[in-house]
Amino acid sequence: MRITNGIIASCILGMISAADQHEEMRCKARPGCHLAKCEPGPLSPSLNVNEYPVTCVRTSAQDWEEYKELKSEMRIMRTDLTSYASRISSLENENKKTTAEMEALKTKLLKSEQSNKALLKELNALGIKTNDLESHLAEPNTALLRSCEDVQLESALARNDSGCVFKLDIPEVGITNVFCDVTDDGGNWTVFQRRMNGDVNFSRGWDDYVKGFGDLQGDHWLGLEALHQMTKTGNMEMKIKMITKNGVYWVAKYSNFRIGPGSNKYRLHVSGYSGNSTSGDGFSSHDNHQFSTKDADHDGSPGNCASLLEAGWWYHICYHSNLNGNFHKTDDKGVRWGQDLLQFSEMKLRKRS
Ligand SMILES: [Ca+2]
Repeated sequence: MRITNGIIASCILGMISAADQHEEMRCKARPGCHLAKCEPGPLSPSLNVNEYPVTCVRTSAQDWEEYKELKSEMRIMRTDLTSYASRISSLENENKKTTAEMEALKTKLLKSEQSNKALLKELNALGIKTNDLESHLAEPNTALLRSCEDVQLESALARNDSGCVFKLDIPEVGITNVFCDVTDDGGNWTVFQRRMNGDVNFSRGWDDYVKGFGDLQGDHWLGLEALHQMTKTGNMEMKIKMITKNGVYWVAKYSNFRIGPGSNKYRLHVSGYSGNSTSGDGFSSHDNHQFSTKDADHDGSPGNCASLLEAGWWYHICYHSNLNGNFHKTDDKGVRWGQDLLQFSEMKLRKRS
């Protein structure tokens, strides 16, 4: 839409100048030309009503019609704009409402988070208390004991599934797992040697015999240093349980049992035999002998008994009892009490009552 050849003049309402009158006359003199009514100029919206310019348009009849049509469209657009403004206002109100709701939710969420934190804190405190209680309840079983004599029968039976293995705090040795026999002959026994299935190799060097090896629930050797530390104060007795290859059950008990220090090669001091073996006392003959292993020969023979018989032991001359012998051998190298082969042996010590 355009205003063709239109002559636009600005004038003030009610103040048509002489020039305008002249222009009007000129306009009338031209055929097909009309003088538009003075209308507020849409292009000057910033002016107030008193300063409103008046646009006087002189157009052809066709332009005049187009001009009116344009004005009509502008009115519609104004109506639309009003509608849009109303809609925007409505949306703004909705937005404010939504924002307020979001703020309320945020506040609720914040409170909820604070509440959760408080609950977590309480839960942690409860967890700590529970752990303390569990530790306290477990204390009778897990507290460090000095010897198997400190093991209470009730607590030992209560943890029977662990096979009566306890952590002992052995002086100069430290924390050591030990199998405590809490039932045999009044209990209080510390088991320091067992042969029952041949799963553990006993043909080992000096260091292994000093530190100990094997499975506490099965074949094992507690260790020479632990033996020395546990018996050095004296007043200890020792018991050996045996089952021969023929299935005969024997017991040998010694009222005195002590192992010397490493500097004396863990020399054996044993006496006071009593027992039911038909072969008699098979161990006292080892009294006062140092311990030997295949790599540390302290025996009284020209050769190396430990190497020959595949086991560490308190040898003098090689051929006597050897409870550490080769479990799978049936000759001199086997597990022997005197000359009798054994299928089971267990050595244990406790304070003499
Ligand atoms: Ca020798």
